[in-house]
Amino acid sequence: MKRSIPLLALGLLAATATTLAQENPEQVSDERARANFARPIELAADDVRAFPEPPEAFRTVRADIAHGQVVPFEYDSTVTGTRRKANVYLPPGYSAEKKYPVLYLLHGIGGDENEWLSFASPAVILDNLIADGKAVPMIVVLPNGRAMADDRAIGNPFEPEKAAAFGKFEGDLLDCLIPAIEAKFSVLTDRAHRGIAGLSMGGGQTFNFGLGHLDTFAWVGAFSAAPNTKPPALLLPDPAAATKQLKLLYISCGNKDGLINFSQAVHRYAKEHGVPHIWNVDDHNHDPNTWASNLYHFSQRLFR
Ligand code: FER
Repeated sequence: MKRSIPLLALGLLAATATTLAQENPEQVSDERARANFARPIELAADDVRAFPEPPEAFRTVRADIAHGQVVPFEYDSTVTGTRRKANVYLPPGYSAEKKYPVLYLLHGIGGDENEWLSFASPAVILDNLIADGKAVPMIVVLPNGRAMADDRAIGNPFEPEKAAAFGKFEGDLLDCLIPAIEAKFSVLTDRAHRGIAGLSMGGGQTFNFGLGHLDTFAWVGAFSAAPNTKPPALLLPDPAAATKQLKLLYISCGNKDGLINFSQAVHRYAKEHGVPHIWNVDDHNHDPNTWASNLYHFSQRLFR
């Protein structure tokens, strides 16, 4: 039982909120979340911007360009035993005659399939970039990443059962949602045309599921990743193999966000082990401005 010692050690580390380790869903609580957000922020010399803020109008609706469409989508989940909802962005001029790459874009702990749409205008950002030839026409799937029968974003989001449901989404995504999307829409189905990104809890899911399934995702973008992020050595156990498979690893966080420790840990490990990645530390806190801005930068580099 070679594995039992490291796993036990990880369990012990997770027992204190001040130690940096993956949060055990059973211990998630308001208090621990507050402690995590209050972690001291220590910036190293390389914790700086890779990109400037986007131009002011990057998320302003333009009347003079073609617009995509956000359509509701439903699928049956064998993980939750329910019919689940997602939103799907179809790029301008979406046509069954063409095949599109797909980005799975994940929300935070208090959100659902509407969260990105409610505060970061992903459809507007994509429409504008595609119109300017700065992003490839792509489909963006906005799922509900809380894989439980009652997946509504109501009540206290820091309940252990709800936090655990973000981990259970791995099976729902891989075994239920992706096949359902690929059956319904005109999409490219190889790993080189499938990306995963997300904010906060969705950033942790992105690290865990994206790096955990490089046979499924070649493009990985974690924004302001939360304490559900696995330790870097578990995310990238074989840095050389990951380097070969990754087309893009994009990591971002605001320099006023107490959760930055989690992103710093992955960045530093990736740097030390020679895994190429983009590390963008902007001036934001844990807020939609950094998520919209990083979606703008990340999506321009996708599927190229
Ligand atoms: C925590 C603090 C924050 C935590 C999750 C979060 C799993 C997630 C925040 C978000 O999604 O915005 O301790 O534990």
